[in-house]
Amino acid sequence: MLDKTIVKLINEQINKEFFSAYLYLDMANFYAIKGLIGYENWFVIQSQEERDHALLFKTYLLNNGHAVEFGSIADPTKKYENFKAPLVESLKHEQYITSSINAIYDAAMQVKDYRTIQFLDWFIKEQGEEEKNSEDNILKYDMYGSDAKALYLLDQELKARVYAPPTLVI
Ligand code: OFO
Repeated sequence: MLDKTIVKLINEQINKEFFSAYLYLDMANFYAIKGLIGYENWFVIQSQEERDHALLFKTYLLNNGHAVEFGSIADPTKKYENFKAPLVESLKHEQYITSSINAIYDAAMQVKDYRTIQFLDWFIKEQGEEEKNSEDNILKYDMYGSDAKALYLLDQELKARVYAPPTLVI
């Protein structure tokens, strides 16, 4: 059994991961309607990864004999003024998720919950990669986004992203 604070934080994290999936699908829709199907693809896959993260946290609670509590998922709809805005928003969101996972890590350290610390290690690394990906998206957009032909090629590059299941197996 896990400490009740850890269980509460992980239940909240499940909701945050599902919200992330919802948020990224909304961003994908924004690009789809503008015809940028590479960006759409990139965010659809990002959404699938976030759903996977939610399911990993869910399985972790169940494997440790704890009930899973799903809360309602907030409306992710935002008005984006330009193509760069969702990229900036997604970086901010990843930084927020990183701090949320760090807070669970801190709580697990306080109660010497080594099992949860080990489980969270994968997420700590994953967040590092996701922040880097979001920063790269902004950098590339800043470099090429104002030129229509370059933006087309960038969109093609993002269209090539394929879904890969998480490397964490629990
Ligand atoms: Fe769930 O990986 Fe980022 O947010």
